[in-house]
Amino acid sequence: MSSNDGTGRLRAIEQKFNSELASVHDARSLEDIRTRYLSRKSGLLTTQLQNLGELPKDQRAEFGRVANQLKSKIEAALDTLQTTIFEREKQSALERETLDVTLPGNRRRIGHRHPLTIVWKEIEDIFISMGYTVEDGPEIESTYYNFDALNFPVGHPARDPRDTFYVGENMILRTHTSPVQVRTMEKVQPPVRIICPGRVFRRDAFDPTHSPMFHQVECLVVDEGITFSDLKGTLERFHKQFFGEKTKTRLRPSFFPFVEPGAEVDISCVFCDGSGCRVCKGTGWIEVMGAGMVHPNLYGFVNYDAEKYTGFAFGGGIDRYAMLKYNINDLQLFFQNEMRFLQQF
Ligand code: 2NM
Repeated sequence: MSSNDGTGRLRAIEQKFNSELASVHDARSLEDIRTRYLSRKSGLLTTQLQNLGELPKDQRAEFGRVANQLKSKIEAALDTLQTTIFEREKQSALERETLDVTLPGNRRRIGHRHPLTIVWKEIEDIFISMGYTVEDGPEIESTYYNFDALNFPVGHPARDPRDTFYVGENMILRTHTSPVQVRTMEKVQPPVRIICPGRVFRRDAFDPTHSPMFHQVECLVVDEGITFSDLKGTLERFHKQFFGEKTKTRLRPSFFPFVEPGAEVDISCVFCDGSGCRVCKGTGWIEVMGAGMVHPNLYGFVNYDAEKYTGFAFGGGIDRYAMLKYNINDLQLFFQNEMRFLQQF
């Protein structure tokens, strides 16, 4: 074997290395080629050096020198390429993982008021702006405050356990918020200007317009010289404020034990402006409340001077006002907590 044969093999390895190196573009194949040429046991170049002893003695020094030169060249080439690949991969990772911190964030959904609460507060605000105060009282009431002191005669059908929830012999779930007004009149002499919003309970089956629990707001004004005109003007102002200035209010004679005279209160239909539609059954009017002048009998129960004072009162359903305001045809939607319904408010 001539010296040319030995170094010739090395040149061949160098050429092969250079051509293979040209197609190395990532850290993994870089490690592969490093192993292929330089691994201690089986590297193409390493084995050449290990087999040095097979060469004629006079060629060994020269071969060893050239082989070690080649080893240094290969190592240098691999190190250079390693740096290049590392920098390139770092760069592409930076680009891939870049965050645009100026992008808008994901907006979190926050809670909001229930439609009944919205309407409840709106009604309160209207009356507060007219000088009223808001009163509340117990939901579990005595039959005295719920019926007797409100001039409901013994044997009145509203007292029947089939209509009213009894929780004791003379204790019930209040069927209206009027007992709060009796309690207020017991405490303070006129002038009285209050509204009483709250939950009330009646033995009704669920249907689109009934529920055993619903919400009422009642109003009471007692002072010297209060007349039916004050009642009418107050109802008109409230409805214009709540439904819009074009809303009309009318009263029809009716009967409630705690008022005399009593009236049913209609508003011009909020859906057709009074021209007649399905909701108002072609009449142009929608019933929303009961009202009247406080029955003088009540003043006896609360120790007011019936010769000196007169007053008016009215009451209506908060749920019903909310249904009219938001065009909702099923009362039960308010109580089912269906998110797709609630999210609309
Ligand atoms: C109504 C209809 C008519 C009313 C009367 C009173 C009280 F206690 F002050 F006399 N509060 N609410 C009243 C009057 C309620 O609701 C249908």
